[in-house]
Amino acid sequence: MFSKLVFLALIPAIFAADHAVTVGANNGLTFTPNTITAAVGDTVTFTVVSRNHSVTSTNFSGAVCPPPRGGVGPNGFDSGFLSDLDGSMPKFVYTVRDTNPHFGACMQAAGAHCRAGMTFAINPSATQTYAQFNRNAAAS
Ligand SMILES: *[C@@H]1O[C@H](CO)[C@@H](O)[C@H](O)[C@H]1NC(C)=O
Ligand SMILES: *[C@@H]1O[C@H](CO)[C@@H](O)[C@H](O)[C@H]1NC(C)=O
Ligand SMILES: [Cu+2]
Repeated sequence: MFSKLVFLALIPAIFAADHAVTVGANNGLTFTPNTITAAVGDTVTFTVVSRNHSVTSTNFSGAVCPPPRGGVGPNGFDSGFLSDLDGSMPKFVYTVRDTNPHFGACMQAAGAHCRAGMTFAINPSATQTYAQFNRNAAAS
């Protein structure tokens, strides 16, 4: 029993984790969950389950919405537009390469989705929180 518990506790240290994020759940302009804590080597798998969205890195503040094509780096990301209009539930996988905060949003509709709160954070910090990023997005 004890050794089994020890083994289970060690699994995260041995194997990279995958973090699943649902894009557009219930036809909404959302990433669920909107905050991910991940280690270097972990993956984040985004699955688009409605409409036509993107998963694109952007700035924490300033010009947040829409995120630019190609995304904001270093170690940024841009899925391009992924449409579930045909029910195909397309996926985008991002591999985490550093533990810095990364902020992302959807670039659809010239930033309207982003300003409406279609935003997420990977490893936000005490000074760069998800809540503040989302306020910056709404105001951009
Ligand atoms: C998805 O949205 C983009 C940008 O608005 C558009 O160019 C593209 O045609 C859309 N894809 C589909 C399948 O509607
Ligand atoms: C993001 O912020 C950086 C650093 O302030 C700036 O150089 C860059 O132009 C910004 N990108 C966008 C798309 O606003
Ligand atoms: Cu969107």
